[in-house]
Amino acid sequence: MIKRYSFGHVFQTDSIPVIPEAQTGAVPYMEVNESEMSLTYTMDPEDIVYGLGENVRGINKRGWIYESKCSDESKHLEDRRSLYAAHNFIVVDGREKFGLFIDYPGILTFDVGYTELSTLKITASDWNLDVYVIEEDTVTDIIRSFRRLIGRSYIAPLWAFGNGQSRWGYINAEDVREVVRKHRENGIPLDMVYLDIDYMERFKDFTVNKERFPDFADFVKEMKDQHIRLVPIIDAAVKEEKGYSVYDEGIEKGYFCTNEAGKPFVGAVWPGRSLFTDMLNKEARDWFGDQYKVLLDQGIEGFWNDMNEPSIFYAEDRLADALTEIAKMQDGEQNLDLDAFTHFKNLVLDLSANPEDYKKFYHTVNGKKIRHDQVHNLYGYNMTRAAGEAFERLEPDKRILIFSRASCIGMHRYGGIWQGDNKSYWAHLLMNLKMLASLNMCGFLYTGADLGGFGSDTTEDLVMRWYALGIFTPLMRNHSEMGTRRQEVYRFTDLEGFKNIIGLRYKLLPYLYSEYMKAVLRGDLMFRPLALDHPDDKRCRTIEDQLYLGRELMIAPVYEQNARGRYVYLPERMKMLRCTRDGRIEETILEKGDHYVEVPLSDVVFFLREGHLLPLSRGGRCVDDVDFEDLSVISFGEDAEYEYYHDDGFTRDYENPANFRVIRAGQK
Ligand code: MIG
Repeated sequence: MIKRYSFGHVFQTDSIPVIPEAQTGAVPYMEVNESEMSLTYTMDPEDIVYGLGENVRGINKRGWIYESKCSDESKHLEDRRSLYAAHNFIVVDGREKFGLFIDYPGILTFDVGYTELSTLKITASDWNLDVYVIEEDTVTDIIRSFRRLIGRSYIAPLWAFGNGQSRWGYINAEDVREVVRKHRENGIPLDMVYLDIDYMERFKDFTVNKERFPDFADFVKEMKDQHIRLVPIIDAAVKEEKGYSVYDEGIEKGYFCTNEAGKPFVGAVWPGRSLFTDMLNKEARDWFGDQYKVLLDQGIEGFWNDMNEPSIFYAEDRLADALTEIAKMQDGEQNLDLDAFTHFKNLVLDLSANPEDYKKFYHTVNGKKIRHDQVHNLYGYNMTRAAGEAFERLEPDKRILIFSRASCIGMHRYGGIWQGDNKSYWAHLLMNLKMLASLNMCGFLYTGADLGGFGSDTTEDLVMRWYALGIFTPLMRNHSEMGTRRQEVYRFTDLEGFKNIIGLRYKLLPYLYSEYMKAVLRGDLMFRPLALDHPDDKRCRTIEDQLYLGRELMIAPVYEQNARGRYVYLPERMKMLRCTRDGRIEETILEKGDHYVEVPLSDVVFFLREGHLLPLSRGGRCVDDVDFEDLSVISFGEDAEYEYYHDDGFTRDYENPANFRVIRAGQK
C-alpha cells in the first residue's frame, strides 16, 4: 500500500507518472518537523536501511550521511556524501518495515545514524515536498510496489548486452579500427566501441570531427558490417560559437538557461564558454532531443550522456572576478603568507562546481522562472529524457541505447546509468557490486561500472577480477581515463584467460537478458541482497559481498588483490559452478554454510540454487552470433524449471506472451 503526504507547493518533478491522491493526517513511522524541514525515525540496532541508489558505502546505508545532490564527483571515497545522482528512496527493514520516497527536486540529506547512531533524519532545503510511505509484508514487495509507482524501467536493445570497449583517448577512425581488429584477431568477443569527446569538432555536441572521421556514416557502416556499434558521448553543455547551428538556434529560440538579468547564463565546460539547455522547459527539451537525429541519421544507435549534473568548470563572472583579484596580487610583492596563499589557491579551486553558481541561473517552466538550485537534481534526468522522448518520436520501432551519468528517480524510464568515474582501486570493484543492488531498488537496471577502473593505473589482475564481476552486469564496458595505463584486455599477458571470461558472458547472455527483462517487466531486482530471500537468516543480513542474480544464481566475486579465493556463505545448499580457463564448467554441490572457495585468477565461480536451472548458449564473437534458442542447461534438481524470456531484442513488443516459455531439466 502506498500513501502520499504532501507539504507546501510541490514542484512537478515527473518522477512519478501517475500521482496518487494525497492523504490527510500524520505520516506513519516518521516524525515530521516542519520548522526544521525534517523527518525523523528512530532505528533499532538490528534495522537495515536499504536504498539511495548511486552513492558511496554499503548496501546497508547505516552509519553515514548522504546528500541527494547530483555532483561531478570523481573521488568515490567513503567521506563523500554524493555522487552523480539523487535517488531518494530507502527501505527500513527491521522492527518495522516500510519504504520511503521523497519526491523533491532540491538538495536533501539522509543522515542515517551519522549524527546519532540510532536516528534516521531526512532534511530538505525547503518545505515543498511529497513523502511516499510504502507498506507491504516483505522488502521485496515494498520495492515492487515502489517500482510500480515510478513506472517501468528503460529497456536497452539486446546488442547493448555485448562487451564494450571504451577509452577517453580513441581519437580517430584508425584508433577504433585497431581496437576492433585486436579483439577480433585474438578471438575476444566485442559488440561496441565507445566514442569519447574527441570525436567531436572542438567538443561541440552533435558534430563529428571531419579530419579524424572523414566520412562518419561510412565508418559507422564499416563497423556495423563487422557487428560493431559505435556509441558516441553527448555532453550537457553547448559551446558558445556563432555559426554553430545548435548554439545559434538555441539562442534564437531562447532555449538556454538564463541569468538573473534574463541573458543566457555562460559557464565553461570542455569547449570553454558554454550554455545550458533549459531541459525543464518542454519545448527546449524536445529541441535538444531532436539534435540526436544528426547522429541517428548516420547510423548511430546508442549514446552516453555525460556532464549532466550539470558539471560547470567555471562561471564567467566568477572567473572574471578571480582573474582580477589574482592580477591585484601580482601588483603586490608576491609574498603570500598562509592566509593570502590559501585565498589565492581557493580563488582557482572554488571555480569548479561552485554551489553559488548553481543559484545564478534559471529555468523557465510553464512561463515561470525557477532558480536552478531548487530543481538541481532534475537536470541530468531531463537531458536523458530529452533523448529518450526523441528516440520514441524518431525511431518508434527501434530501441536506442542510452545511459547517463547524472540521474534521479524518473530518469530510469528513459535510460540507464553508468557508475561514473571510479578508479582502478580494488575497493571500487566491491563498490560496483554493492551499488548494483541499491541501483536496482531505485529502478536502474541497465547499469554497470567502468571495468578495470576509470582513473589511476590499473593492473592485469584487477582488470581480470573486475571482468569476473562485469560479465554479469547488463552494461559491460571497459573504460579508462586519458593518461592512465592502457587497459584493453589485449594489452595484457593472459589473453586466453580474458578470452574465456568474456566468452562466458556470451554463453550467459540468454539468462542475463531473460532475467533483466523479467526484472524490468515485473518491478523486480535483477541483483538482490541475500537477506531479501532469507529474511530470518541473521548471517544474510550482514552480507554485502555476495548477491543473488535473478532467481537462479548467486555471485560472490573476488575483490582483493593476491587473494587465491574467498569465503562464501551459502544460505542454502547450492551447486558451485566453476568456469575454468579452458571454458569447461565444473559442477560441485556444496552444503549450506561457510566455505572457502579457491578461485584462480582466470576462473569464474558462481552458484546455482537448488531446484533451478541455468540455460546457456554456445557463445559467439558478438551478440548477433549468439543463438538464443540453441541452449544447453545446467540444472540442480531433476524437476528444475526455468521461465525463459526472449524477444527480438530491438522492437518494443515486450509484453507478448510468446516471449515467455518454460525450460525443463533434461529437455531443451
Ligand atoms: O570531465 O569525456 O565520466 O567517462 O571519459 C571528464 C571525458 C569528462 C567524464 C566521464 C568520463 C569521460 C570523460 N568525462
